[in-house]
Amino acid sequence: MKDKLLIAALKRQGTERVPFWFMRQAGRYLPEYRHLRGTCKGFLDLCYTPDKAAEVTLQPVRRFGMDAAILFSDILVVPHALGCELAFVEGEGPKLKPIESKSGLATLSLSRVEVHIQPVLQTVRQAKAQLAADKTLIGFAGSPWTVACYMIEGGSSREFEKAKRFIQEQPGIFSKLITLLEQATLLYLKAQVDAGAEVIQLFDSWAGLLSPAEFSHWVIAPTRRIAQELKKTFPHIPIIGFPRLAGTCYVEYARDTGVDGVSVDQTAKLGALCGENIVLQGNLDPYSLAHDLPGALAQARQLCQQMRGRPYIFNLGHGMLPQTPVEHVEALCYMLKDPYA
Ligand code: 1CP
Repeated sequence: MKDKLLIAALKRQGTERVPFWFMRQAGRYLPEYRHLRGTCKGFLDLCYTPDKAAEVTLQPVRRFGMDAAILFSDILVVPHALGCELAFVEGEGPKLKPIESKSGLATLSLSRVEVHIQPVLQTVRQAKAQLAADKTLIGFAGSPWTVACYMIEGGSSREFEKAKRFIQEQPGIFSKLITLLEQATLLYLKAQVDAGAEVIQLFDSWAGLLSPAEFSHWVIAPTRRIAQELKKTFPHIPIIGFPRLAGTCYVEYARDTGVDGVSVDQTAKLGALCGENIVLQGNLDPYSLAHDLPGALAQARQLCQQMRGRPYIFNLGHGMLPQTPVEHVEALCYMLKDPYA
């Protein structure tokens, strides 16, 4: 049987058309998402209710026909499963009980993870059962550095200064936290694949905050260990890494982590990366899709032309913005079905 488009691109096989999906393709820009979200007590309630989370996973694919659905969940499910208190406050984003020292680390445990993630695995099974046979189901997790950022900071931040300081001031504890996150992430991802995920994406949204030496240590090395271990059990499952804002470190990341594909943000020059024998994903500016449809369509066409004949997956440089008009997404998807017309 021929591989589905997304998987074929990740295996560097030629594809008759560029496969496409969008980070945060499920979410607040979709009226059907807002409707379903309104029936839940909160965002976490939605993540842990398989019927609803599976429905939200499928909504964008049904409407626009992307080549993949991504599991509807959140990267902060892993710290939650480790025992970290977590809440999503309306209009403010995630709030976690911050890890500040050795005693904070001691409150976390791998022993609860397996039971905690069961609803998410049920979502994977249900979404897979309902997804069309020619579409791919993507499972995901946050990478240890990015998840640690939220755990140390206690929520979102522009610069994650507390996390950066933690590396310097408590290197031993920080290293133990990263190791624990590697173990939990691996367990979580293996379970997602067992439940039916066909591709895995690792989100390292805050990779760009690190110096090159820190990037090597806290982005590349943990990603390599997770990818190696996952591939020992599931050699055929492709992995996409997204070290957002990695700049000149993207090439080293692709070479040294062993991931199959690299997702790049909108500040990267694809032209500078496409000679490097990397399967690339992404790059369209989500702001242009939200606010300048003609510009976004022109940029998207140009990306497809530039990457023609090379292994490439069309995506945004970061998540879809909540204010993106549905009509803009519709027009982009229509164009992507036949980008060389
Ligand atoms: O009320 C709502 O609807 C909350 C908005 C929302 C959504 C739709 C959050 C809160 N998370 C999600 C879903 C989500 N998160 C998905 C689902 C699948 C899809 O892509 O359609 C995925 C893959 C994520 C991953 C995620 N969560 C990341 C990595 C990707 C990225 O955007 O950089 C991060 C950093 C988070 C943390 C998070 N979740 C939500 C918020 C508000 C935040 C904080 C973001 C920040 O720090 O700016």
